[in-house]
Amino acid sequence: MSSTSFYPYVAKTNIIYLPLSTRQAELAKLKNIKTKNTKIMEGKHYLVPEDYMADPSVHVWNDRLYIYPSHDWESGVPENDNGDHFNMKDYHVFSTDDIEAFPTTPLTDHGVVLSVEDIPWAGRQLWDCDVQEKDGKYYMYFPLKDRNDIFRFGVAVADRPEGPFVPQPAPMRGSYSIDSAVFKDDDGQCYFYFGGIWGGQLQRYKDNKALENAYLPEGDEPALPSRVARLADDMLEFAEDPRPVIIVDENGEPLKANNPYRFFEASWMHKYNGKYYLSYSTGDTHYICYAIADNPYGPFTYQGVVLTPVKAGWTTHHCIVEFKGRWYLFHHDSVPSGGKTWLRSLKVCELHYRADGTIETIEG
Ligand code: FUB
Repeated sequence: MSSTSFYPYVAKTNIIYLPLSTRQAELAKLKNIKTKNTKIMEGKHYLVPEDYMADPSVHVWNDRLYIYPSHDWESGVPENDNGDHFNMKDYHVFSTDDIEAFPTTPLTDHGVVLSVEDIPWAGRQLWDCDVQEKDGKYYMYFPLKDRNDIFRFGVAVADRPEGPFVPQPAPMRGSYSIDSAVFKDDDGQCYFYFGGIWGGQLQRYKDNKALENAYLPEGDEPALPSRVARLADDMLEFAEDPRPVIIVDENGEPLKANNPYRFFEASWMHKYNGKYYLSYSTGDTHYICYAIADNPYGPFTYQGVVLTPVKAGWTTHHCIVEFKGRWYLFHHDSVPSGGKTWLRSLKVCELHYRADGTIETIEG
């Protein structure tokens, strides 16, 4: 399929591509989900009840947990096919040294740490950012449309995890699309995962070059993959050309475009027992899924669903992090705004592994 149009972020449709029998088996499995909650899951567990925050990226530095979300607001931009209604203009940072003490002890809000007006090349729309540390400096990677309405990634640098972050004068060379996740491996190398289809513009690129016409695979064609590139020593540029992140099924075949569990956006990488866990949103089918590899580039073997579709809102977006001996899933939904998909709220719950390293599915 060749198309120059960009697909809507507006319709809440679950597109079911699997044969009905497979789908029924999957649903039966999901019905057996038992979510084990720690006390933060009891009662009201929206982490920032006074504001709209989404797309969490979370890291632990110096025994403190830092949350880097997108900051949703009511900008008045109508919903359209490009996701223009996600018109975010700044980032806050939140932190805590005891997430289990929430809500008795609220998160610390470090305020606005980067604004669109401070970014020299800015057009509009600050979407999902991530932060990584190297040699005592903190690097924030943010997707932003430039003045030609093309998503690029910028880098902003701080001396402390809570910012403020000072943007570099220009976007990263060769960067495109959205949703940064920067993983630091045990040897100190950092890997930059990115990409998102539809409004995230990934379908406009092939082999890291802009296409004349956007191309979104369909049917039995291999699904459009996210991308990964190792970061340069200075953390400001890619050290190599981005590579496709291939997810394969149990037979080693790449997931196809018509598979409801294929990649759409919101990459996240974490390591557990020496294995690399890639998790991501399936977008229009509304799951968070995961796949495992023995190295940061993959190929990754598909494993299953981490989070079933959330109760309100089109998007689903998450991260997985270990803090003080427990594993957590941070994510968002649009329940508090009454289903406005551009006004999302942050949540957290505990995540559990089975003995074989697979993740127990959590109910959205
Ligand atoms: O927040 C804007 C976009 O919505 C993000 O970049 C996507 O991952 C989705 O959550």
